[in-house]
Amino acid sequence: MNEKGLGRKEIISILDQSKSQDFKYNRVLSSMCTYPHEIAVQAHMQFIESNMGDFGLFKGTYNLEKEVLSMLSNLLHHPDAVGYTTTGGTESNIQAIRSMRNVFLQRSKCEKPNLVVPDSAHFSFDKVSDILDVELRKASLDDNLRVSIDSVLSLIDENTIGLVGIAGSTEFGQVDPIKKLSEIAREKKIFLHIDAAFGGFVLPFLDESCEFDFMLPGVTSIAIDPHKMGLSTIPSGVLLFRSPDYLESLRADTPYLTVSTQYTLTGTRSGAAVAATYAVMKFMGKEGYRKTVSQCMELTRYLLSRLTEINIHPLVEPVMNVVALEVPEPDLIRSRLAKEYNWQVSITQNPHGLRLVIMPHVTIEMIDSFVQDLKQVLQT
Ligand code: 0PR
Repeated sequence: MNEKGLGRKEIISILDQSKSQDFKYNRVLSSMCTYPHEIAVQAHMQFIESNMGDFGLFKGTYNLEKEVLSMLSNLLHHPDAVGYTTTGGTESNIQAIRSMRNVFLQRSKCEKPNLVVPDSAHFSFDKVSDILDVELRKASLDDNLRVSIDSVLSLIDENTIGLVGIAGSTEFGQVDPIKKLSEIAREKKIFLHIDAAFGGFVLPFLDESCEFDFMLPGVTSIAIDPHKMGLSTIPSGVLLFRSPDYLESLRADTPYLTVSTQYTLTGTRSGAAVAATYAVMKFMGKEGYRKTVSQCMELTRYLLSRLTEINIHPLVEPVMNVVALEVPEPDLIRSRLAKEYNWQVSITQNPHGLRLVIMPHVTIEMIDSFVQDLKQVLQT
């Protein structure tokens, strides 16, 4: 750090320069985030100093958090759910499994607890395994890239603390057979966490209904991220538990704060993102999200029809606005699209393909221009 501070003008000029090096979302087809809604940005700025780590000082923000949790509990069919706003899917997944492990260990002795997750689980579960010292058992996928129930059953033993189902997998946007997972969880008396970090703000708003939430009695916790399809600001995730016992297992005493206990992973946490999430959810209503999701799905179908013209097909029929394409040498195509046309796309591992996420910032013009550029890359 310099001894003397820089002038405002100089700093703004540096910031502008840095900002110009960032990608604008109009060339990004790889992200699960998008521009936050302007009302979310406004609320975020208004609550910029708010710290939910000491919410006795920020009672107004705390009430907004309660309202966010209530709106999402209702959306996910369990008005009595309890939880808190996290920094995103990773924190929600860590805390969900930590609670699962704590409650399991209160009930039974176990040397090496294990967790059964789909092979398509987000890499945050590898972090979960490392941090919590829980063995990760990865169940294989079926032809539709959803977890195979036979594989899940074959991995469960007396040290299994629970199962994970994904409602909108990162790579393929597929939804695991959560009703079946729920039945297994009930029968085996183990926990079932649903990772709906991406799909939570998509599935309830699709034309076709999909059972993935607390409606299924075996589901014990859900991760859902407002900073993805919820159009809120970063960092906003939400973790919800079916019953207070799970949240209670995460309790830490905080003797010198304005509140005497904390259930969260981080101490200091953003009240700005809470206010942003509240504002955008209230502003959009179900109708607003239904419209956004419907536009994304319409563009997804349009993209697929344009790709059929150049003989490119999806690896699996998309359920939501995540598309994995069968192309020769996906890594090469990805890097050529970036180098020659400035497009940011990503890839899927297994099966190997090109991955696109049709977020709300994607337009029909972007798709037309992308398909044209992909055609060029494939031809030369
Ligand atoms: N669960 C699922 C199903 C996810 O897709 C993700 C993130 C997470 C958990 C973890 O969420 P946080 O990143 O909020 O902790 N999925 C995207 C991914 O890792 C996130 C992302 C977003 C990546 C924007 C790139 C990007 O530009 O691919």
